[in-house]
Amino acid sequence: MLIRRPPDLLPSEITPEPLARGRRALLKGLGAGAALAGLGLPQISQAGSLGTLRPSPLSSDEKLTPLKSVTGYNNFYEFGTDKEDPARHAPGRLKTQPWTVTVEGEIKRPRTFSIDDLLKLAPLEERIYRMRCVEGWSMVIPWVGFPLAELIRQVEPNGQARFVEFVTLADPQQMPGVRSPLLDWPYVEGLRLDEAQHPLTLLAVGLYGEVLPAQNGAPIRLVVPWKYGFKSAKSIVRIRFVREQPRSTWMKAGPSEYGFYSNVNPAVDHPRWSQATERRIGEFIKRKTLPFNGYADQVAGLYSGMDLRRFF
Ligand SMILES: Nc1nc2c(c(=O)[nH]1)N[C@H]1C(S)=C(S)[C@@H](COP(=O)(O)O)O[C@H]1N2
Ligand SMILES: [Mo]
Repeated sequence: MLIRRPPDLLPSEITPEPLARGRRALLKGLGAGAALAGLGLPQISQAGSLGTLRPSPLSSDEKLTPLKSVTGYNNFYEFGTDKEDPARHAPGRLKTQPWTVTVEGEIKRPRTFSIDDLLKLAPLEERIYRMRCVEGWSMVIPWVGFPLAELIRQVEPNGQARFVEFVTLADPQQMPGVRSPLLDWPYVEGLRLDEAQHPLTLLAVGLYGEVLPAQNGAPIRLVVPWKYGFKSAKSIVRIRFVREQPRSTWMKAGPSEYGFYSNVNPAVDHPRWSQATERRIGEFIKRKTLPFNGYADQVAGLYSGMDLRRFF
């Protein structure tokens, strides 16, 4: 992000819609496992335990970005800075089981969850979300996950909790990028508690009806569709409820370029490029970027009274 200009995809890199939407009847044990094995993608625990998917009224009805782009054009700096690096280096290297997520801080019930524990918190849903990277490209991705609010309810924040910090895996054995001081590892992101509790905010464990591929942040990642992509932290190992606003990795890397809020905002340019338009992967003509990435109806109220130029 910091060191790359907004990229352009060649038409030859775009593949036609590869998967029928019906394929998300999914994640039923061996079915998903076998399909993933065929793609050379890793699996989390027993793929079968993910259960049946519910569709969601919060889903977008826009055309899905092809699976090949969703899983082949990524930002996951722990595996390198090129868009192709995560798909090249994460599968097979990132060990996603066993995996635990430690939830701690200003809560009444601190606890370390296995992935299976997390999957018991709420039924999985499919959420088709528009996602927009700060670099100026966007995708429409059918995530599989459950609201972060369900986890928050379970651990019961106390009166002191105002922010939530997400800490992701930083293992130089598995992640070649972590061996260089490119970012201040581990990658950390944060949300205000009310943003974290918003019904759009997801903990995702899959996409396109199948277990999350390593390059997309297996086995569990955040998805916050009204914010720039970097807020959606991948491969989370720790969730901390805190009093003070966390300092995220990108804030540390470039405080004048990346603020804490990072709401998609066409009116606030990145210091080095405009944020007024975006390129939907697979399309040629740029689109206008919408305030809050098109989710203003649902989320603008979280920021009423705030100067979003100052709190960028
Ligand atoms: N741990 C970690 N999470 C991360 C990143 C990263 O480098 N490391 N990149 C972010 C950025 S900049 C974007 S745009 C999204 C990309 O998610 P995707 O590759 O699944 O589309 O992941 C975000 N989460
Ligand atoms: Mo991004």
